[in-house]
Amino acid sequence: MPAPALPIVLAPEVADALAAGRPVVALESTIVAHGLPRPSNLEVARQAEAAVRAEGAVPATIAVMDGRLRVGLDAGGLVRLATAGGLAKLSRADLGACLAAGGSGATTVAATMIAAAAAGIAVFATGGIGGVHRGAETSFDISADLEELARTPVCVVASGAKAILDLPKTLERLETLGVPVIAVGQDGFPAFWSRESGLPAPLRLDDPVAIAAAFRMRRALGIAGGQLVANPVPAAAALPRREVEAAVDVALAAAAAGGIAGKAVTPFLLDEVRRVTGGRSLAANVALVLDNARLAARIAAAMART
Ligand code: PSU
Ligand code: MN
Repeated sequence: MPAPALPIVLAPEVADALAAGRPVVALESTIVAHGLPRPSNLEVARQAEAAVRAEGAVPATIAVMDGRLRVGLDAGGLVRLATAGGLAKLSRADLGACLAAGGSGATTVAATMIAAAAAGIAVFATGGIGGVHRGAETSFDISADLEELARTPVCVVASGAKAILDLPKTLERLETLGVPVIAVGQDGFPAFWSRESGLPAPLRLDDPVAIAAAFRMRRALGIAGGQLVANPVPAAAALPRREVEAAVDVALAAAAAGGIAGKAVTPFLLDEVRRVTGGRSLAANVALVLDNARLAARIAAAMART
């Protein structure tokens, strides 16, 4: 049976920019549909696109809509993403079945990387990647985002991995998978809502041009996969690590008591942390997403110039 043509649809602006070699930044949709509460989610989706534009690049928010892999959404698409309840959360495992059935869903970091690579987009901004969950030694809960970084050639700009995770194990796993983890502007690996995790980052590059060059050299070597660019949350919105740890402990206890498992774990924990911090984790999350969008645009511009 021959493979069907991929039902991928690039927004005209995205297709034009790619054809002309102008910078494009992919943005994910799970953070909009599942990671942030309403109405902040729609605001953040719009602001992230505006932040990319302000740096001279074209944003391409990625999602599956009615059996089509959409790369670049119009205003109505963003509203649907942010307000349609019950959208699926699609990772590598789910994309094929959802598209074949004509379904709709938001794409995780892993699925967004797959779509970006298929469209020819090399740079992608998000909040924080998924990783090794705490207790993974018994639950085996490790995000598919990590394997994707080892396979798919996209430069992912994030504020590290979400601090609800086991960050030392996440870094170990990334090392095993051969994924470059590059801190920006500091030596330490950032911890999503906090600037420091207490762990050193394996690599540090402060200049978008150097980050773009490292990515291209990896490709020249024929090494599969992307790289994780770890950009710390802006200082003004950062939360102290001790406060985050206390909130994560409360959230983990609630998840265990509620028997939360599988895809529901990450959205549940993010929401609990928001509640426990009185919304301050949300402000930090918004600030870091927008800053990552700006940095991604600068990296995309550096790639477009070389
Ligand atoms: N970044 C955020 N909020 C989020 C996510 C990232 O600031 O909600 C999403 C991403 O889509 C990531 C997913 O891929 O959480 C990880 O989910 P899981 O742990 O189930 O793999
Ligand atoms: Mn999981």
